[in-house]
Amino acid sequence: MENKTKKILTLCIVHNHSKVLLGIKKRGFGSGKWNGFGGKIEKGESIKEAALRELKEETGLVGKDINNLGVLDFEFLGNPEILEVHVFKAADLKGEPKETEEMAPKWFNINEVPFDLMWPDDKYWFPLFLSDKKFRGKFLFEGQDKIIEMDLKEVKEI
Ligand code: 6OG
Repeated sequence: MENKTKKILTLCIVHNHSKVLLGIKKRGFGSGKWNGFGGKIEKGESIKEAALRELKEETGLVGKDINNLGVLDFEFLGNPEILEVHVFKAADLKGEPKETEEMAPKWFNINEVPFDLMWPDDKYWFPLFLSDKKFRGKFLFEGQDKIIEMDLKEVKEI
């Protein structure tokens, strides 16, 4: 049997009415892509605490009632690691985001989300995210641009 290790990551997207805040990643995994804000869990942190810390580190914004809407598993062919990404929504968060070493933030109208410049899974789960539906998904990638298997469903509880 293949031995897969799981790595837990957070992803937080600010959604204010008709706009979402995304950042273009300036370095590391996923650089050059627009995405929400997030990263790894530190020792002693809950997943939600990590999501709030990463949001603050990458935008300067302090979230309060962030809501865990989704969990997505990502596998990459030939890589034994599974990324388990916990997706959060920060709704109606005021304040101007600042650019950091890692991300350059920008507000997008929800009709103009730049899916062609994002991870290819995003176009599938974003509609659920925008309508506050909860979801679970699994995506198998070949490289970083091609999804070869996927399973995404709306769930009642995360
Ligand atoms: P650091 O390595 O910078 O955290 N992430 C993904 N986000 C989307 N939308 N799709 C994917 O498909 C992703 N894989 C990883 C999780 C990486 C950040 O990138 C997110 C983290 O927020 C494969 O610590």
